Amino acid sequence: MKLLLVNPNTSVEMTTSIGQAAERVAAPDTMIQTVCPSFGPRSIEGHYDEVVAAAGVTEQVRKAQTWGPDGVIIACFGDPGLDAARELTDAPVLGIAEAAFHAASMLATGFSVITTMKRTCIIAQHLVHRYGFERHCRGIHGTDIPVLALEQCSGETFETMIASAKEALYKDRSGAIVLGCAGMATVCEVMQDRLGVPVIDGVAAAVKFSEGLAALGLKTDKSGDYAEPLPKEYVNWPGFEK
Ligand code: 2AL
Repeated sequence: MKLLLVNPNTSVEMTTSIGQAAERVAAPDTMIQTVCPSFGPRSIEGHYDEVVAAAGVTEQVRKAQTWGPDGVIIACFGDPGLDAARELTDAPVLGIAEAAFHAASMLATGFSVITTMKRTCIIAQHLVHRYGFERHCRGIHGTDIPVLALEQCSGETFETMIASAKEALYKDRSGAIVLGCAGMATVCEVMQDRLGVPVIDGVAAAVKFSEGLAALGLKTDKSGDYAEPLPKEYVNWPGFEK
């Protein structure tokens, strides 16, 4: 089984650590190719960053069609470019927010999201609505930790996340924590040990869901809006013509 793991931001450090987090949970026969776009923001912390990063995701998904992954994972909590990526391949494409919400909803009646900058909370909120998890998600909490502070998560940053998660569990009356950034994957296990409730990293969840979908032989629907993009000219956008 071959999975393409796309980190939509261009931080090489974060791409490496996300890849390692994925490898830790992958089955022995799963090969994971972890990549990031050749252009775009080093971290994704707002709507503008997301739009540019989404184009980078499509670049990498198109590039991977030469070897044909059995599954594709978009490893940024805003799931940038998810629908576009589904047009580009028939392999299942999973976003980490989508995967984490599904996993959390199976483990607790309510979950809270702990994320990075407060301004990104609305992005997670939109995804909760988009995926229909309003009944399960009891709160989204911004910590104002910059994404790049997670490249080398300091003790202070970790304690900020723990404090935010504890407050969320209490105030939201929730029973699970969803990590709202791919850069948090490295601290998932230690957080779970400290908090005593399920802590869900969407990268790990997406790897296991992708393996499951691929093993079931399931593919993305190509009969409607997820069909290949229509062939046309793209002006000043190298390599994007179909
Ligand atoms: C993210 C993420 O997962 N990667 C990134 O650059 N930004 N998400 C977030 N909420 O900040």
